[in-house]
Amino acid sequence: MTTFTPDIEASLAQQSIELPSWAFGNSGTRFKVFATPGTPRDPYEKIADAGQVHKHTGLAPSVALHIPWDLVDSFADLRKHAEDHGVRLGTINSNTFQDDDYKFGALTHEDDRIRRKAVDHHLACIDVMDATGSRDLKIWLAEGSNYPGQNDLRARQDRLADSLRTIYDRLGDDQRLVLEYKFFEPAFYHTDVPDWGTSYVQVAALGDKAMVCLDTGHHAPGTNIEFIVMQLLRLGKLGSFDFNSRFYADDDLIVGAADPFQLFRILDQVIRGGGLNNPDVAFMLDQCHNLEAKIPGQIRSVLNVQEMTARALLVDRPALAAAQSANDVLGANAVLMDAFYTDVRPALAAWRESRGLPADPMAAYAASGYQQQIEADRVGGTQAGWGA
Ligand code: AOS
Ligand code: ZN
Ligand code: ZN
Repeated sequence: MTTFTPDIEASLAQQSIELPSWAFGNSGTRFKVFATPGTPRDPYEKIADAGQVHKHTGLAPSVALHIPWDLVDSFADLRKHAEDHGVRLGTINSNTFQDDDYKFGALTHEDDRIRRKAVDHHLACIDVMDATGSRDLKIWLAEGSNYPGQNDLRARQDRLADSLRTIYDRLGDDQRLVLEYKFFEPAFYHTDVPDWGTSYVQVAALGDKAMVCLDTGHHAPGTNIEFIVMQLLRLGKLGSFDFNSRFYADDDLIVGAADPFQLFRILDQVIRGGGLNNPDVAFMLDQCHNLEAKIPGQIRSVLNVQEMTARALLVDRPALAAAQSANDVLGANAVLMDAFYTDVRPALAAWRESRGLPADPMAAYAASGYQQQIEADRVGGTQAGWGA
């Protein structure tokens, strides 16, 4: 059986993955949202469910919120509730994609009134961050156009820069802004932040507290995502990941389900670029569980990230460097593939047990009775919001 060196064990112990509150709510495709028994009825119940993921895996100590989906009367109280459930509140996500006013844009809108409204929403999100103790404001914009000629692309970039500047200037010393990009959807001709380059250009103009968020489902098929990871780490501008996996578009399936090898390659670049303890990078999930149960869906997700991390930690770096310097094409590739093909599951089970965690978190959750309890207790769970 593969065993881990103390260095690898120490790295694994540093890993933490943030869960999205919306993964615990019902979500769906544009065709149907199926109700799942036991779905949380409010943000308090979403956080209680997230606490279960952390309890069984030790991997997920924080939960991201989405505003206004997770609006509550008192964020100080929600923060206390999270702590009572063994987790803390993490990234605050703004939402300018569900209001009729934003039909033709929010931070890019031509009309000053609407643009101001969208900016004010972000300022209110920073107020929430002050109360929750969150570091990051994550901005994903559903803005763009459907037809060539519909909009002045350049003027929209200028207005975006101006809006982001106002938001950025409101950030506290320890707070950051992360700007997510996505190549299409809901707009189909142009998107105002379609790629890492545009996000980078916008955040670089703002300053050190602005970074790029990379959602693994937001690229054209065939894109070399690990190259982008490498480049953003190299530039010191990778602020966060939204992990998920996709077969076609922005599918938001369980990370590592569609392409475990791609996840391995991404984590390999994370390790090459400074490791899991890089304080600049927040590792988050952005997923929707439409068919599967949500808590085990999240448990499976964080375990997938951990499994590919362990494999990436097994890469024999000196051997890889030597093969690369010698232009040993197949030798270098073999070093990487040896690590990727290593079954680390038994070693991870042993490692978990050594830390007082269940060897098999999926089985431990299933045996805990929590699922049966929430299915009996909760009636009328709400939709998470729009998809992701
Ligand atoms: C949308 O495609 C993005 O991935 C965002 O991160 C979004 O805020 C989130 O998925 C919730 O819909
Ligand atoms: Zn995302
Ligand atoms: Zn997305």
